[in-house]
Amino acid sequence: MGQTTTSMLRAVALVGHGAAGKTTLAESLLAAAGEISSRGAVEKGNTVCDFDPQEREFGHSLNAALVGFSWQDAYVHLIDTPGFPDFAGQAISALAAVDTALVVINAQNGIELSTEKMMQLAAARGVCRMIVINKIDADNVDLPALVGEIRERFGRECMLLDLPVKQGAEVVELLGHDSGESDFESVAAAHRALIDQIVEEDEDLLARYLDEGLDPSPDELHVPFEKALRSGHLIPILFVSAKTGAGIPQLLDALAQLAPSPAEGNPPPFYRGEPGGPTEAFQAEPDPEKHVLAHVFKIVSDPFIGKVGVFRVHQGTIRKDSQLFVGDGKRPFKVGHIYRLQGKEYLEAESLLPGDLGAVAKVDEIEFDCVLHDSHDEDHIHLKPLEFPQPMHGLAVTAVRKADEQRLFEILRKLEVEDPCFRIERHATTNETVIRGIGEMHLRAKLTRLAQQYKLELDTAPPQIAYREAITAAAEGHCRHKKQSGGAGQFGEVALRVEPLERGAGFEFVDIVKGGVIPGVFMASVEKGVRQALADGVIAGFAVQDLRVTVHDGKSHPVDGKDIAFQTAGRKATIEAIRAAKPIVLEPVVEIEILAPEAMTGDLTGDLSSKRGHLTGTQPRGPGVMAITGQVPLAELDGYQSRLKSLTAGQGSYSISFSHYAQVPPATQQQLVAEHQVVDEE
Ligand SMILES: Nc1nc2c(ncn2[C@@H]2O[C@H](COP(=O)(O)OP(=O)(O)OP(=O)(O)O)[C@@H](O)[C@H]2O)c(=O)[nH]1
Ligand SMILES: [Mg+2]
Repeated sequence: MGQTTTSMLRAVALVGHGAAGKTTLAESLLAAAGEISSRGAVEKGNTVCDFDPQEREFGHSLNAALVGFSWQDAYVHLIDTPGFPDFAGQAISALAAVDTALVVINAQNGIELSTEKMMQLAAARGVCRMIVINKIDADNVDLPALVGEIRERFGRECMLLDLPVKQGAEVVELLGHDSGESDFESVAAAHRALIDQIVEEDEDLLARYLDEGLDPSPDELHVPFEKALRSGHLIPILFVSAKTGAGIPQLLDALAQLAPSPAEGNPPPFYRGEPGGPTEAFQAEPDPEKHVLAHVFKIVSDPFIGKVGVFRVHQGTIRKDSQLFVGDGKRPFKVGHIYRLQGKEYLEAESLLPGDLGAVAKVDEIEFDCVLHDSHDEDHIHLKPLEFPQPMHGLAVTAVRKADEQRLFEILRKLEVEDPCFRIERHATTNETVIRGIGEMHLRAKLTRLAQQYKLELDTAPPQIAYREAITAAAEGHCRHKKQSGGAGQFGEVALRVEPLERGAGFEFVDIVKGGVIPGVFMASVEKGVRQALADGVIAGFAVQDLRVTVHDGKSHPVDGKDIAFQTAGRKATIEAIRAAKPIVLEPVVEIEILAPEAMTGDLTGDLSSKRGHLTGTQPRGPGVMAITGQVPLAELDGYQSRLKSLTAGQGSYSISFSHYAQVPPATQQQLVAEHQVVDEE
């Protein structure tokens, strides 16, 4: 291959449900393109993309992996992404780097949850979609029925680009073939339908085609084909077997000839704007001569290489000696080495063009989702934020070895910067470190990695639930704080009233004292004392909320009136009032959405009721899939991931978001109060 240009580049992501065959397909493409001598297998743990020891052991991808190969005149950058919902963050961020998503469907299983999700997400970001039906060699596949299902679900724009022949041993491409046999549909009819759909994008071509009745040439079809792909007027369907190699040459040709170049895809959704100010769309041009604009879509913390930023170049050329700015940073960094990635290999490159994917190492300022550029003209440019699922699944962690306590946070932080769906929280009040992720599997993968890569062993426990306290009646509280010891004394007296407010109202402080019996400066002290009492909690050690505290009387002293005396009086008066105001303990309740096979709806709703949950709806979501929504106390969801897995044979998934606080059952309240008394006495 001679000099590479941007028009020769393709950036493509393999997305879709777990075990659809994406990693195997990447392997087949690399082998057919001559990049590797033979195809590895996921079962043998020797594929280029699943190079991480944990992936090899688990038999599934956990991270997005980058590879590249040449085919005909094109150079294809391919990202293999994990299909499991727990690792969706890696698949979602890959969408920011590519012009085409190959949505891989397992012919044996049909449309699955992640298929749906990735079809939607790719469309929402303007990424051109092609559907690849894999495993056409397998037993018990019904391809005509699957095509019907795909059209019903994703629209009639899903059109055949090729068809299997000889019982799936080979595949016939349909743009260039208009006759012959196929396994289940007429080649002539499928060819005609495809051409009809493409020429609709070009009025002149359509008129000529109707007049003359002759097929347009491949050259004439190219521009309208790209247009149809960009708008979603055409979503091509291709058939392959990553195992036997059937359909692989046709898929390679489609990538080289039909997948959009950086100039042919939808422009990336950049915008310009300072934080908090107005924003305007910014059009990056895939022109190698312009200023540099690149977007970091992946961070890797490599124990040997350090922090690696993986980016897509959208404009300009990055060279090994370039100076680049990170985001709005004032000082540039010198790039030094730039790399292309081939699985775990870092291949040094001289320059990277618009449409290229590459990496830089050891630049601390680089963060996930940042923009790299080489001129202050491109300050304040960002890519439209990606939408990630909220990490709600939590585990409280502590280092097994005392000596590791110091480095625990530092290492967790490394994992946090590389995964947009992984968070660390530190709770000062409970002295707890909590890690949060999408699901149990996600967190387990992190714990294994900490143990294997960083030799850091952690003990885990369910995190404490963020309970609160509230009151259910109005009551009075009074305190005269008086201290006389040697020199200056302390004096402050406060009388106040507490009243419940509606749920979610928070806290109101009202001062109605008359005649300045508590001087203004000391009223601030009283408020401080009240807030202190509320933050510490009264009956069970949880913050008190949803109440009004009205200070209506008190007394000061010309000499002994002191800030500390009024703080103490305010705090003690509040505690007395709350104890008398029929206090209760509140717990967080979450909205839950469970996606599961329809047949399991009854079992799951029953299970939810047994967890003090209440159902708000059941709605079909795609063929055979039911979405069950409801509200349930967060405390009841401990271990729910495993439970759902066993109830649905691994087919269900769920997501939660905070809804409101509600009173705990009396037995729980008694228990929490008793536990608090034990702590108090210790
Ligand atoms: N019969 C058959 N099996 C296949 C084919 N492609 C992949 N497989 C098998 O399907 C299983 C899953 O393949 P992977 O390549 O790991 O699937 P994946 O989509 O990468 O899965 P995740 O990484 O979990 O998202 C493996 O056992 C493969 O050997 C195929 O074309 N035919
Ligand atoms: Mg995989």
